Amino acid sequence: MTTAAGASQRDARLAARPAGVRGAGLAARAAAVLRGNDTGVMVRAAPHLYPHQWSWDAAFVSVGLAHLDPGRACAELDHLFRGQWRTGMLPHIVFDPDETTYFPGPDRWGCAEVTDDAPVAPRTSGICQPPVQALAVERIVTLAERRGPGAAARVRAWLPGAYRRLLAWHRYLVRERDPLRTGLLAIHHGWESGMDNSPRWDGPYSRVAVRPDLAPYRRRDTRVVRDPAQRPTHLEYDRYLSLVAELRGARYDDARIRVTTSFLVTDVLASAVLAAASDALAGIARSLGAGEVAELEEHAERFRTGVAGSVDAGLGLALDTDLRTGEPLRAETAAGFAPLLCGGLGATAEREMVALLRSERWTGHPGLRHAVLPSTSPASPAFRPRAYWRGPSWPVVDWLVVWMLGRRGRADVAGPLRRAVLDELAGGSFAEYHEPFTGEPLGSAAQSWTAAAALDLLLG
Ligand code: 2M8
Repeated sequence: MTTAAGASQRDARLAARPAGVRGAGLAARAAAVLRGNDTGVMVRAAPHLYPHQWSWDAAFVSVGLAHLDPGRACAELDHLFRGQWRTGMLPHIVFDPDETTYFPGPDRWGCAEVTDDAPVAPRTSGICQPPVQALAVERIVTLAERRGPGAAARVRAWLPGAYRRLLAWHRYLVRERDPLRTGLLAIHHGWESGMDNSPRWDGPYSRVAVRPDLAPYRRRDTRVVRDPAQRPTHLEYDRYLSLVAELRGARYDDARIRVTTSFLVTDVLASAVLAAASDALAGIARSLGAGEVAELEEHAERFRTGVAGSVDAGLGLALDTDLRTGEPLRAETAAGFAPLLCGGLGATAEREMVALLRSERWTGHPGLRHAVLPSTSPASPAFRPRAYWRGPSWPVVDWLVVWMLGRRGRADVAGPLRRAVLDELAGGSFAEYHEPFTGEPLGSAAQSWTAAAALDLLLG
């Protein structure tokens, strides 16, 4: 656990980093958010709205932690790995047993009750999220090496165990979520995309029937975020919970779910993350002398190709597909820039996508407070500036784009976006998301992944 003395030493170190005077203050406040959300064994995704450990949040958070204490970053991922299923799946939530204020909690998922694949403890949800973890580990190694030989040695000693976990996780995704080797991952619930109520999923969700036998429930999220317009609607929640009941009814068996579920779509963003994460994992395998380098490189190539092949010529964005109808899902969302995360477009196509990113439909929209990427294009009829994943800008998404562009040597595109996100974050509330025209912070305050984004963007 973080001691007060250790914390203030770290704050002094942060203040000494070359982030500028304003940046040093922001970094110290971001560090305080991560410390404040730390239960001692894991960092809550947010103090009130999300009081458990979420899978992709944990990966982002671990990068933020690596700027403060690489050992704590590794411990954060170890906590997530404790929830790993026998299939290799990293579940989207690892529940804190002492916390009862989030819905749906572990009883509603009932995973270990219906399948031996789920751990009995810790209790988890029965779905997953985009596989950012290997990318986080790659970054933790870099940050530890930068810190000095002691930190680097500790992370290197931890790395082989983490690698086996990540390999099982990637193999699960490749085996169960793309059995036909299309290079695109399928998801079974909008929550698996991490962009819960994005317009990406409006069509598929409209075909999810609310179960007549849906057990009654009381939402908790709307008690924390008092403006209901910022959160998904009750009908959306009825559908989310109907899908949970469906998945539970299928005993979380992927083969069965592929046949029976009423929501089955490809996810271009998760697929792009898997491509980039496979590159990262192949690099880790190489550094460890592990035998799976060629397999991981093949995964990276397969998913890079799948994502690049999803670009719609008319919209200029990569599109998901509804696997129940075979139709592409023609939503203009930030996920459409997925190829910029993993590469795979030819030079001309990439130039066109960057031009679209900078255009008035996106970061160049004249109404934007900051030139960041809103979750949905402000020029799209589906755009809602305050409604969760339907329009607000999410610092964590912009950070992911900046980070991945940087990994691919596209500092020219990443640089201006990085500066715009830091301007958006300057208020220091570390909000979950922002109204993109006014910059107003919305959703949860002190959201862990936003604090991690600030740290990495400032100190990167
Ligand atoms: C949001 O999702 C959860 C359900 O998983 C919720 O709304 O209750 C999403 O933003 C998701 O991407 C994120 O991982 C999670 C925790 O920050 O919150």
